[in-house]
Amino acid sequence: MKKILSWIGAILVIAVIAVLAISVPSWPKSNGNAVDLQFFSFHPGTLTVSVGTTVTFTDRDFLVPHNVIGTGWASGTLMKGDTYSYTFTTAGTYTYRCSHHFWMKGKIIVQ
Ligand SMILES: [Cu+2]
Repeated sequence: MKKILSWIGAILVIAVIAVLAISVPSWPKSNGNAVDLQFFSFHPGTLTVSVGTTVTFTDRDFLVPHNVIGTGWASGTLMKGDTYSYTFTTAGTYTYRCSHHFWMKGKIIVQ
């Protein structure tokens, strides 16, 4: 069973690398309050904003469902072109993840 799981893990890693390799990294540079969900990761992975900033998360992966799950805040399932916005009103460090892809994690630093 362990061997099967490690093979599945290896295939998953190869699949992610293949997707990254054949994709052209074309996401726009962060404008300061935007996070793109693309190539099975958050871009940028860490974003620093001021208190009161509304951060908009946009799914840019074709046919791939993602979501944004923080502590006490969460989007529903996002498909390509869907957005989710959340306003950070208190200083702190907020980690979040995508429940569809365990390796997708991000951080918003609010100061
Ligand atoms: Cu995801």
